[in-house]
Amino acid sequence: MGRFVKRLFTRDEVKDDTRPRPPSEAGAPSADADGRVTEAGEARGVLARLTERLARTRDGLVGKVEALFGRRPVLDEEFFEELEAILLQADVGVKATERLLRGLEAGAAEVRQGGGEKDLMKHLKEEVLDVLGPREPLAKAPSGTTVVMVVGVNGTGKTTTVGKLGHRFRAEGAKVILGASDTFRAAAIEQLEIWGERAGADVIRHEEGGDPGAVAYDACQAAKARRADYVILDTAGRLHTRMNLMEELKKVRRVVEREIPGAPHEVLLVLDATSGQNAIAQARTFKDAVDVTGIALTKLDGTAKGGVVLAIREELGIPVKLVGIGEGVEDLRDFDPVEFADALFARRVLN
Ligand SMILES: Nc1nc2c(ncn2[C@@H]2O[C@H](COP(=O)(O)OP(=O)(O)OP(=O)(O)O)[C@@H](O)[C@H]2O)c(=O)[nH]1
Ligand SMILES: [Mg+2]
Repeated sequence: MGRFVKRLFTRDEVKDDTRPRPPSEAGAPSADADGRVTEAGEARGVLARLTERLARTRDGLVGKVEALFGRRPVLDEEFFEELEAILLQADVGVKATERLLRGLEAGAAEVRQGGGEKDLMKHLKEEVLDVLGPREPLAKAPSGTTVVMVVGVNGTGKTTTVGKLGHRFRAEGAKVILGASDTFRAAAIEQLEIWGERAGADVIRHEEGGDPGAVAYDACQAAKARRADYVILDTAGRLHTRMNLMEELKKVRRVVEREIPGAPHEVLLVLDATSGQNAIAQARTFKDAVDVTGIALTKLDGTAKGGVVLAIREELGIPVKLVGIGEGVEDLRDFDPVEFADALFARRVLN
């Protein structure tokens, strides 16, 4: 990075970065005297789980930056060049990487004046938070049924996300209808029915190869008749017919718009975090076709490239609203940038 002027800064003492890490960073929630899990304890438990699940990204991103600083405590051109490579490798993307480097360069003076690693990491965390922006919760209809349409290419985790969301809304006491608008495979419909059973949500389905728009129509009718709080529509990632997937999704969207005022309240694009920059390209296509309102970023537990969350925010301007951190029913979280950054920059057992 030529524009990063070489300025020398040497610390008196180089910290040893080879210190042992705890085998697991997950902590159990605290309990009160009667053994009940306290609210604060539960919050810590939630963060601990996120911290544990983000371990690979933390090692691949924050861990590498720490190690780099251990090796090169001089914040010079080489330091920034290596830092750039680390960020790009973690799928932070060119634009967000540039923004982080620019921000860090501004904070580097402070670090050079003797702040050390702690200050560097603090600045990096602040820059990360700045890119991530504010927390954006899922939309909800002011009254009546909220319709959430879930879209994305095959295998990204759409059906799982529909199931987990249904489960969450049910746990909150809501009446939920799941619509099997992915009619591509019979197995896909069955998969949704299993989720529906588990969650206690009704499932509206047609046969394999049926019209996804007709399923959406029936799901909306059922929602009106049963006064459902939510309709969550699973959709296909591929089609039997020659019809273009985007055209098909637009059709589903039009049906929903016609049947329920203000719907769809949320068009959630499911992206697989392990697919890296490819996810960005997918997002552009879906954004243009169906007006995506939010992203559910799945499989963050299985990748060292969770930096893609920064790329998505910086390059697409679509908020990440949910993150998937595992296959379990509890493993879908509202995306909270502060919690995410805390988990990413966490170092030790949280207690
Ligand atoms: N580790 C992990 N696995 C996940 C997550 N979300 C989904 N999966 C898994 O990803 C696989 C695909 O998920 P599906 O929900 O079937 O994906 P889909 O987009 O509906 O796929 P198609 O119906 O084929 O288009 C399943 O094995 C899920 O258990 C996650 O957050 N973490
Ligand atoms: Mg599916």
